[in-house]
Amino acid sequence: MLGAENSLYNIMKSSRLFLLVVAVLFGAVANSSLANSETVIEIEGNDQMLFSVTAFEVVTGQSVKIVFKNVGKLPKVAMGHNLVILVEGVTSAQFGTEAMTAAATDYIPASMKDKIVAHTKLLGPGEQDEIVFTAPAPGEYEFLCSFPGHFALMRGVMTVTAE
Ligand SMILES: [Cu+2]
Repeated sequence: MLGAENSLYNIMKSSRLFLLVVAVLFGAVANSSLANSETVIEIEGNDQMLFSVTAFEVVTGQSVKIVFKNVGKLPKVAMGHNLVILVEGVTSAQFGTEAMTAAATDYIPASMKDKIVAHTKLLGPGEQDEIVFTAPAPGEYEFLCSFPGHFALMRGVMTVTAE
């Protein structure tokens, strides 16, 4: 009788241990797959002054790759596009207004350099650029094309969620 109780106790103990091991392993796999995964987001800009994507979501700490392509035909001086992701709290209008006079630096004003999470080069027709960055703290981050006047239409929001 005592033996039966003992072995039942042992089974319960070991199955609880088993569940714990499974939970730990599952957690480790889930975490490592998140850390290793790279989210790829493809965005296009066109001659109508529009982004093909104006909202996307990533997870904090995740590696994010944005593939940005100017699919237009108009020359770069008239319809160049870039993609600039701003730090939290800075708006597309603030950056876009400041960028208007920054032609010499492809509309990335020196005064706003510390307000940028990541940005592509300024692209002419058919050109493409990729940027890779680590998703910052959870929150909402505005992005825009900083070519003069484009931020009125070419803007969006990157939402970063908690793990
Ligand atoms: Cu643009």
